[in-house]
Amino acid sequence: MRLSRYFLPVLKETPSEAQIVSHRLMLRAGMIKQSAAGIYSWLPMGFKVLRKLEDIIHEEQIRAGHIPMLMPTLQSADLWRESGRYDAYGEEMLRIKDRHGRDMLYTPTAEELITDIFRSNVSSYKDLPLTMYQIQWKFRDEIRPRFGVMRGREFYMKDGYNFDLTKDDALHAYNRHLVSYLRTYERMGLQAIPMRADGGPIGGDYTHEFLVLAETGESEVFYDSEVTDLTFGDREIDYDSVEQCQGVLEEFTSRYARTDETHDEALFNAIPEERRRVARGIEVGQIFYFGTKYSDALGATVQDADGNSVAVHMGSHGIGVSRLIGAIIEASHDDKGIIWPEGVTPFHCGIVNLKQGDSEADAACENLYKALIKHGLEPLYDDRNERAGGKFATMDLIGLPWRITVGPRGLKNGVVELTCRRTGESEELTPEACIEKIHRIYS
Ligand code: 5CA
Repeated sequence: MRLSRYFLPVLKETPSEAQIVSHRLMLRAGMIKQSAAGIYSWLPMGFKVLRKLEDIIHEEQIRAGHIPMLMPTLQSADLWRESGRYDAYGEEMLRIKDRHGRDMLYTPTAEELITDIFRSNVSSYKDLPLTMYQIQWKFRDEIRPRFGVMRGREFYMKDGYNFDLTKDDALHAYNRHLVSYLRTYERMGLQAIPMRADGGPIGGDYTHEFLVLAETGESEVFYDSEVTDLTFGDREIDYDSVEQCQGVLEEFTSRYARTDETHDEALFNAIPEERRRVARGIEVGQIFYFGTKYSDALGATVQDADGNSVAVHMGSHGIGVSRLIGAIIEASHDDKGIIWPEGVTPFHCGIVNLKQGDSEADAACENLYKALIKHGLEPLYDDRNERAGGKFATMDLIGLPWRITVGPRGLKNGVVELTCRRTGESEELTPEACIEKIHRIYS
């Protein structure tokens, strides 16, 4: 993409309404624009990052054997009356009437709808296990939408639902989700710690939230410092293996890590003092096992091997996709701007032409730009007629992990400069070596 042809409305001023750094930077970097309280338009660069997160989530869910689908944002109230949640959900649910006076709602979550799809189509244990998921907009009429995409009213969520014959099978699905979420967050450059949580309006005895530690996080968290030493890494896992998935759950959840909702002072104090941590965190996901709560209410049953009709065991599993962008920025920025982890960056690298209009510099940039595209990479070429200082400031603000600087002086010696956004370190390389290096980083 050539910056002169792109839509990147960066702001020079710091927007006064933004209280936390991720919100400020998303506005300043031209990623989002508020359209109403807690509701945002996703401008091209914000949208690009959203798509990258979606891609990672789809890859990891499909790897775990979960099936993508899509349900509507608007639902009829009937199913929610059947489950009892139409009244129970309260003011957070946005209720709408259609032209016939029928009660509709903008979905805050989709347990009812997916259970209805299930009960209409599945009647035998032979069709289990089954896990389907979607990535879809949700609406919750939060009393205090704030911090930009972090606590929106309209927000993007991955929500998955498992249907199993037995509790053990459903707990295996729970563990599969835990593993796939650990992988997902790590690929986004985040450490998200599973913490024992509370079921809230979704319900459920088994539930973990995934928290990214950040001073601006809304949740108070208590944990054993050993949990931050754990990484999933690139280990291969057989998602069909009950033992392997259970092993990962035990490894990642056996140490104390809880949100304030489930915090137990006595258990916490049993941890050696030097390992006790009290901090703040951003909740970027939650997994639930809630047994037959919805299948009982909605009559989602199957015939088991003996011909008995039994309610299916279910769970639901969410990732806050739009919130994650805020969380990533909270975890990865400096005073100049965003620093994108390579796994989610909107463009792989930036090209800064120090002397736009200089035929040699222009030609070198064009060559680099085309060669990078040929290698399957997406560069953002700043080809505007701007001062070098302004171009650097924009690149630093939007946070691409690598910047190639091209100017007449370097070109005389046959080199361009490659700069790492995170460390600020630069090296001079021939254009060919530079392309080679960036290609290697992303493959
Ligand atoms: N049905 C379940 C799982 S699919 C569910 O709705 N879970 S949830 O309520 O925990 O939401 C899933 C994730 O969505 C949360 O972990 C959080 O990261 C994100 N989320 C929830 N509310 C908001 C909000 N107002 N703004 C942005 N993200 C949100």
